[in-house]
Amino acid sequence: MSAVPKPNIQAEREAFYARADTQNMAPLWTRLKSLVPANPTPVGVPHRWAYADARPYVLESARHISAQEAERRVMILENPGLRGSSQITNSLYAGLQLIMPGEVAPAHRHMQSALRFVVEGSGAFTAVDGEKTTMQPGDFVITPSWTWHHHGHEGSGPMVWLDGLDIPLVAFFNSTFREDHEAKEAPLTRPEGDSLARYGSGLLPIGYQQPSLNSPVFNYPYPRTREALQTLTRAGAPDAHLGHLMRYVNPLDGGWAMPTMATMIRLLPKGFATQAYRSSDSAIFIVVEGSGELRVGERHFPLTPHDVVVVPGWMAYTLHAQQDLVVFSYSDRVAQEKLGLFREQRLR
Ligand code: 1HN
Repeated sequence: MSAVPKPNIQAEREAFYARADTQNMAPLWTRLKSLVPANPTPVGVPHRWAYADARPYVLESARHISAQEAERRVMILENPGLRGSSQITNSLYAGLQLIMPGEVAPAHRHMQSALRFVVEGSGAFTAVDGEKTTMQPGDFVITPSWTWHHHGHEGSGPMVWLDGLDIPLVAFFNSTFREDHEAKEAPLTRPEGDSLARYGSGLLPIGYQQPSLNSPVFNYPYPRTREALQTLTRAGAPDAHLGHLMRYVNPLDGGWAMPTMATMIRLLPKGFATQAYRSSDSAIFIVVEGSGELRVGERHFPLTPHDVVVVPGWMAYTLHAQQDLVVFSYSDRVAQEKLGLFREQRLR
């Protein structure tokens, strides 16, 4: 083949591409830079769901369908840049789930992992893999992949929690399976509190070595978490970029609590503002207590309790605390770390 340029080179290239196309072949050189960008390209946009605006819709959903009929009565939080996808980020799902007194959300299992972060109400429980846990606001609860789970409500008043699932991640691999339990409620095989006593008390059963992708603790009660955060504030200044930031841990190996979703909680003392920070994982934040602001790009999102904010990966953000601010967050960071893909940058 001659490398001598010809005047009609572009036309000849186009003709070549058209012929190659008939063989399901395409030139890489026209696509390389978009296939392999220099930096993460934003997928989705930064957005805030004010709880005051979202809550009436969540509560109204109970007038339209029961938890039983819906299977899970959830209003999806869909990123405005990803409409129709049921995604809050490129890799993750979020929704606000409602259960009313006396209802049961029937038992099923699926490959997708789920986390719950409890928003309001009391008296509802989730049962996971044979153990029930009654949930309180601020509790972080794990439903590992392929474990039977159902929810019920033995108290009074509506109960709402944030669901985080790795649905888009599993869809990417198309490694998805689901199954409904024959009974509405899966059988309970351990007393309530068993996992927390065995694995979440700074103790482990002697000789216990069973490795697990998920933490064997499946409810991290908020009072303990809050106490830990408060105690940290006595020891010194918060990290300039992160505040007093802690990750939920698998006590068996010190790793993240879940295999695909990284979960963290932080406290920013009143008046504290972080310096700008960015990381390659898109993250979902929910305010637990206090007030402040999250700034990302041109957006300044006020933060009040139970507001949900999504920050796409590699967009720098800052957090400002007006009152002592507690924020829970989750992202696909743990999956990125395992694949050697995670990057972070502390900006000045
Ligand atoms: C699911 O099983 C739950 O168990 C919540 O509460 C949300 C979204 C899609 C598929 C399964 C739950 C879900 C879900």
